[in-house]
Amino acid sequence: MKVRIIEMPLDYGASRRGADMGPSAIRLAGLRDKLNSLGIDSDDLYPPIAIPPQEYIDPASELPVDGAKHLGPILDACGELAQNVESVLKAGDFPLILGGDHSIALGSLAGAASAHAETGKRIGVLWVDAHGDFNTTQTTPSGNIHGMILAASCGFGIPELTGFYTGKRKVDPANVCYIGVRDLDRGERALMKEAGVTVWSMSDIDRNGISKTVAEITRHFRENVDTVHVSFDIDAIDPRFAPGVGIEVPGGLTYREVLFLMEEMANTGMVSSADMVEVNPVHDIRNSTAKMAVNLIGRLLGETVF
Ligand code: 6HN
Ligand code: MN
Ligand code: MN
Ligand code: MN
Repeated sequence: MKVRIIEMPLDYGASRRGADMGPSAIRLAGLRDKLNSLGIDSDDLYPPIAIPPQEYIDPASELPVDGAKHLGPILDACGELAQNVESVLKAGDFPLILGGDHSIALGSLAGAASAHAETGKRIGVLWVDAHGDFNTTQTTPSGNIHGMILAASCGFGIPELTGFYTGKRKVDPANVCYIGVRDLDRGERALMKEAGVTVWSMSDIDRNGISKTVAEITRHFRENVDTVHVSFDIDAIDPRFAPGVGIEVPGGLTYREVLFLMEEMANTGMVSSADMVEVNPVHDIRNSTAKMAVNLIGRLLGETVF
């Protein structure tokens, strides 16, 4: 297996600027060396997806389309990403997508859903995030697409997003598992309940500990799906540990908890693609958050301490 790194330098989906520098920060933090040290072939990198910086864009495209800001440039970039993810999976390789803000997961999930549909594999999604990313244009407080992308991938929202790339739903909400959630909007929360996604909240971890919580998640995947896409929003980690993020939400996962989560996901042998998103170097301290991202990717790809 080869890991194909796909860089998505995009920050159109968020309010805070700077997530477009995430791929560069993660590269600088030593991702290639990490993969090499694990004996993983990552030699032929896809070229970063060409995304015009916001400063170069016609201000007219700033206007929200049906309440979704920057819809056009996000759909363009995600279309290219979806094609790349689909072809990497069809070649039997592992797409590792570096964001960018979380709106890029629209492309990852579309490509993965399309590739797995052909082989009849049921896809599960692990959404590691402080947020639900389950708003629609009806419920969003911000108009930011990074807060809508999982709802859209589960079939909720405007047709431009829900029908993107495949013309149909990408993931069955019954196969979506969340961990780290602690900041949901009112309408978003109601829609998550209606959709039937499964949430392991921070309170579940307080009550049961990380070990039991992660065991429940991996069991859920083993019993219900054939393959898993891990979408890791770095803001799931407590901002004490990970300051370089788009939105800091106190009360998050510790660095140790997420390392363990990634190790246990690797142990399932079911993970076939992943996103690492929302690393924001503008707010980081000496690239420490990007370094955590590299170590988390290492664990997800099978690194062990001893
Ligand atoms: N993320 N719920 C808020 C919104 O604007 O919809 C925040 C979304 C954050 C999204 O961190 O990927
Ligand atoms: Mn703008
Ligand atoms: Mn997110
Ligand atoms: Mn988030």
